[in-house]
Amino acid sequence: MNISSETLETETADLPWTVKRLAPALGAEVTGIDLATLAGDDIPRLTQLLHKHMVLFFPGQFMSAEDQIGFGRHFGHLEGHPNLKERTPEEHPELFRLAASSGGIADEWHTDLTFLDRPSLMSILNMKTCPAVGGDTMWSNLFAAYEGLSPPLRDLCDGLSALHDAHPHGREDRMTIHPVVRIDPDSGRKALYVSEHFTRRIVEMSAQESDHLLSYLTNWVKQPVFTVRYNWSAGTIGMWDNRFTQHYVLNDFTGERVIERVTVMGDQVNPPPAKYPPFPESAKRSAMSRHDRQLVRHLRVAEEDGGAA
Ligand SMILES: O=C(O)CCC(=O)C(=O)O
Ligand SMILES: [Fe+2]
Repeated sequence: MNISSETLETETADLPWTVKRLAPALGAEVTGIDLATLAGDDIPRLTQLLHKHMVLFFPGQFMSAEDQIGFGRHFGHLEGHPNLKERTPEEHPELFRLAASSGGIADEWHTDLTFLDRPSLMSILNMKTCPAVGGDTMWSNLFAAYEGLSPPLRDLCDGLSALHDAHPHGREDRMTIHPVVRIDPDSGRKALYVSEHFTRRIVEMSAQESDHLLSYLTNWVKQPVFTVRYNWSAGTIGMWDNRFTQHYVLNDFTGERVIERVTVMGDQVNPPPAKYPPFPESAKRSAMSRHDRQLVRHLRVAEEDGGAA
């Protein structure tokens, strides 16, 4: 179960901040830093730190929306939510605001926006209001999840791709296909890239086989040993690598909880492997094959567009 064997530690060497690891799988808390007044090579250092720990927390920042947006822009192009316009404040189109009082609780495991061809690279969350108890968020390390599979199951996953859609936003028509295994272009490490929230159907399997395998894999990534759980305070900034992690909010609280997120866009996923043809075999025959019909529709549109799905 190839999780880093380093013990929990405080990291100070070569860094002007204090970095405290929160779990063996992923996650670190950074103190002694003011995100609104960074200078010099702070941004490349933070990027490096994020690649190492996958999710970082910065308590006590109390950033304004302008500062949060300015901070996010250091890492790339920001975009508001493509589907949930009602959760985008008019004055700040780059922000995505989730308030529990209007049903905004992300309590299904997911990686943000994987129904897009180029899902987000990084998400930066500002905890505005949080309950005294509960409403923690968990993250899972998708490298560790892949590496924890047996070699034959890894081999199988390596050859597969999956259909993702925006069904949770009422937009099933917004869909794309990604590889089941995403590869980090820098390290070559592989990560399991399917989630219960957005992934519908393995392209190269029958609907029934896909249901079983997807259910297995999307439950596998939730294993506690792959995760970190963070207990928020208002004013904390959380920032995660949205390529190789999933996250989940515990819907166990009463009262208000409000977050504001900026999303760094533009990362290209490695192409799906062309190892097997699509297998939507029951599309014409079964009333239960909703995702088969959806897959056929998507493949047809992709072919008409002349591009790979
Ligand atoms: O509310 C949270 O802790 C996370 C919400 C979420 O899923 C997101 O901002 O992407
Ligand atoms: Fe999310």
